[in-house]
Amino acid sequence: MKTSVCIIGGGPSGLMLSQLLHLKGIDNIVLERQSREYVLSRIRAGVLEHGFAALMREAQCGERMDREGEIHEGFLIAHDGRLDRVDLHKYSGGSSVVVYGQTELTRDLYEARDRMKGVVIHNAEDVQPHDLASATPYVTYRDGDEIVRIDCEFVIGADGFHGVSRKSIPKGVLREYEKVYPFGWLGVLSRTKPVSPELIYARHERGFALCSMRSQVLSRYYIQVPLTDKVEDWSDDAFWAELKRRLPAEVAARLITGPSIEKSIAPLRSFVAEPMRYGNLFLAGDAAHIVPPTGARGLNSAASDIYYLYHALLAHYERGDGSGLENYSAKALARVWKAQRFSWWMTTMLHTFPESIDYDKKLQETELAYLFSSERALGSLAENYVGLPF
Ligand code: FAS
Ligand code: PHB
Repeated sequence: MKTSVCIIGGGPSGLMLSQLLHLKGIDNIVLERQSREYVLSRIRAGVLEHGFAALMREAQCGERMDREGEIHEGFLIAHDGRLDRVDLHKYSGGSSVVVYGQTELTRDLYEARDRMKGVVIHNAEDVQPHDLASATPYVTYRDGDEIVRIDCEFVIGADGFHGVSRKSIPKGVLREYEKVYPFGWLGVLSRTKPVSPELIYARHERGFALCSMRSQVLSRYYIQVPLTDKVEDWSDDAFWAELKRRLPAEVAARLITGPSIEKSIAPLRSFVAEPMRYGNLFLAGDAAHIVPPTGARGLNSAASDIYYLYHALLAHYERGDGSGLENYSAKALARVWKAQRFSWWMTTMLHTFPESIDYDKKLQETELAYLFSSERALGSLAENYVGLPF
């Protein structure tokens, strides 16, 4: 097989790029290791920056998001038994976020690929990029007993943290930066009315909690748990009881509980791989960087990678201008590191750390006190949360 751009990974990053390129007549193939059902079974991000939402509309996939997604102009922080609101609209100069699940937007992207007869190959096993430093890279994968070869001009590594792409960059070339947090998030999805019309991030001495949603009839809740916890350690009743302990009394009193339809523990880590390019391989999304979900930056950091890559490939194919590709890694990393900073700041401010001393706890309280005493501090939070400019 032959194509211009071979995209490894059929998650939001790979699918978004595939759709955008196809709309501009740039042929591409997506290789996805899992089945479509498996990809759509994963519950992940829930908050989209306005930049991501704009990209969905540019990819002609924004119609259901605009119909079913919710515009949120603020969120709440619960701390010391009180609830303070972060007015995103006011402090970001009029911007907002869209609450719309990653599962749904991935479904929208798949359906758009189908409508345009895009080539998305599922259950592609043993995907392996080759000759990345040459002008004629290619990718192989196994289809049953057959090894299939795809000749291409560019390979996009959109295969997530555990993918093959980043690992195909020679060790001496790649620099990796990692910070592993000593806790995880136990997440529950329940067919219940959300406890609050806006998200609630809660700092509590028992641990962090988050009240989120996917719609007005589908709630998403998280509590911080030790890394040693297993999902089977947590019954639904135990989860709801612990969540209530970490929320202000008036919020806990109106929490509607119900059976979990999904329950999982995600470890929290910060990770960046540099550079995000090697020869004709370009990394995008979780293949290159991971953030703790506290600042809702994970999926949104992938958006700017895809935006930069899309415009760089367009310039290359339409005008023979390779500058976007040359500058991609530096440009993407500049914004990636700002998302890393913001995610680290939100995580450090709101979680309990096993090794923290009383001084650290006072600093956390002071960080929150300063935040809600300063319009400039709220402006800094708001501009990061709605998404820094691409
Ligand atoms: P993805 O990991 O989504 O997609 C990569 C795709 O590549 C996958 O479908 C995988 O099957 C495929 N693949 C892997 N190896 C391959 C190979 N060798 N060959 C072919 N295909 C291969 N972000 C938030 O903003 N908020 C959240 O609450 C949040 N929660 C998360 C919870 C979990 C458990 C995880 C893992 C992530 C979470 N994230 C969250 C971050 C998440 O949303 C990512 O940022 C987002 O999935 C990034 O999308 P992709 O870059 O497409 O990577
Ligand atoms: C979610 O709804 O899954 C969600 C929302 C905001 C976050 C993290 C996760 O910061």
